[in-house]
Amino acid sequence: MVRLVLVLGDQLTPSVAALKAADKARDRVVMAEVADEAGYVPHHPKKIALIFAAMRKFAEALRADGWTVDYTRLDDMDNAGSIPGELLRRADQHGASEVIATRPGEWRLIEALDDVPLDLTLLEDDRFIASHKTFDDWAEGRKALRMEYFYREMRRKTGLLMDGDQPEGGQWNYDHENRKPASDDLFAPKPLWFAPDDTVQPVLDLVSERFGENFGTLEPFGFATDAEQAGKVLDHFVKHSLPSFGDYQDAMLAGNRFLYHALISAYLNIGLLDPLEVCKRVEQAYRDGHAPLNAVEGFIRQILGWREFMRGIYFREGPDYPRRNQLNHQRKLPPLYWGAQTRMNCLHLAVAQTRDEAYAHHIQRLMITGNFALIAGINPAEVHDWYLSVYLDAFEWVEAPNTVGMSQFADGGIVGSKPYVSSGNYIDRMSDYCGDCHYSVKAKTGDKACPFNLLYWAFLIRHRERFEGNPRMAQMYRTWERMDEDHRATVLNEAEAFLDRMSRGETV
Ligand code: FAD
Ligand code: DLZ
Ligand code: SF4
Repeated sequence: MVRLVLVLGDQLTPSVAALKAADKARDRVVMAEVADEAGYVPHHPKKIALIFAAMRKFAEALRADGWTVDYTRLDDMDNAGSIPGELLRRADQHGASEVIATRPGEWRLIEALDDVPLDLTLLEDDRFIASHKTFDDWAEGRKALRMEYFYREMRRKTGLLMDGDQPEGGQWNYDHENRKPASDDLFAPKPLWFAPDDTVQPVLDLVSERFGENFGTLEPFGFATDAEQAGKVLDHFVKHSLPSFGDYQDAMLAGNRFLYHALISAYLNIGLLDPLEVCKRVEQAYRDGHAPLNAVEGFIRQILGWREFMRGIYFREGPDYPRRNQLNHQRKLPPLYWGAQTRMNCLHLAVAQTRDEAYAHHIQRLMITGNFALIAGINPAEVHDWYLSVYLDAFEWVEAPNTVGMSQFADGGIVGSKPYVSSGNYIDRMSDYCGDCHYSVKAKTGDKACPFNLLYWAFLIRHRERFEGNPRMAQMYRTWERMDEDHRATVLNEAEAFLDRMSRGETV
């Protein structure tokens, strides 16, 4: 009897588990653009357009390869509106009762599929370098899970950047050579851009009509929407940006939104690029003498280390992970995150870039929008919903550990050993944002005091009991103790007053 083979919008890989297990001659592939997936958070219009366009192209490629594909467009009259609904409709249409699916990357959808009254086979998504078993075997019995040790294990397992049983160059990590600030005369290559074709343009029209009110600018739209184009983005990165990737990985410039970043996370996450192949390609650039070790090691660590580690944590921790709130932060996410006016230039620039590009690089996410939300005590569930909505690459298995864990410390220290918080000083050192700001990064108190300077200390004092004993944070508390008592009281009062103004809806 015919079986249905479910392919989701982030499973666009010809060798994805469900397709590997299916029979081209007798089974029917089911793909569907549905309101539920497009609406569980208010996704950035560029993200919806990327997924629908890439889904349509993938379905065509499958048909050309001999598969029978039942594809439902969002505006089809009989669209059931959800993935389970579409499976039931197609099962009814074809008299099918069996479904083969690759495990979705989000607990919400895994649970929804479990409830579908069909005979469902859920296969592990093996488009990752570490299987669940590899991660769990490594994690088992450890007191704390630290990415650096997992990463070393993965280097040994894959042989990437290894010299026998030793790390290439003698060290596992070359970050001490990275993290240089950038100056605004820095030349950085322009991202590769693809003009909308006959598949992309109708999708843009549909998304504009149906999701035009969502936060985010739809056009211009120049993303890759198939594996061939995504491969060209990778080639472009390796050729032009990789050699400087390490040096300027953490830098931020108002006039350059992409610097030397790869811009490939969304393509990896929806299946247009394969993580191991990307790492091998980048390693080859080092072996060929095209890129230095600090850049190549730093880049491979992001994919082989962080990306795989985050996935391991998400599935190991279970469905409640995204709603954790260990620091009990309850303040509402202020409207400035959705584009309302703010006098803080760093936040203004990071949010405007997010609105225009559906992209911000790691340090903008971690040390501008994430840092502010954390030191302002914003409810991490609201922060999580924001990150899941606004970025092109946002899928819960990777977004939640980054936001709830790394950025908001709401998991109590599973992803990171200390919270990523900083005063304005760090932002000033790594960016050119502060020069054009209403506030003064040098001012510690007073009307012009940089809010990061106030909130940083207020955060540390609010959570003193939890963090004071952390050896990596002891120095911060010693610095606080050395400050004059009146000054300390002023800092805390002004921080409180700032947060009150923000919560009352005043422009801050
Ligand atoms: P590059 O800087 O060029 O890095 C290369 C690749 O490494 C990326 O494409 C990505 O696949 C991988 N990578 C780098 N850092 C991480 C990381 N911390 N976790 C996982 N993979 C990583 N990444 C997502 O893919 N989806 C998300 O929803 C997401 N949400 C984030 C939320 C917060 C609060 C933070 C701090 C980070 C988040 N990240 C997320 C990680 C990181 O910011 C993005 O992967 C990166 O900015 C993507 O841009 P790029 O392709 O130019 O990356
Ligand atoms: C993100 C997304 C969107 C916007 N739309 C669809 C869709 O219409 N159909 C679909 O199959 N998948 C979509 N996706 C991706 C899913 O939300 C994703 O598969 C789950 O969140 C699991 O990662
Ligand atoms: Fe941001 Fe403070 Fe710098 Fe202004 S002065 S850009 S608020 S860090």
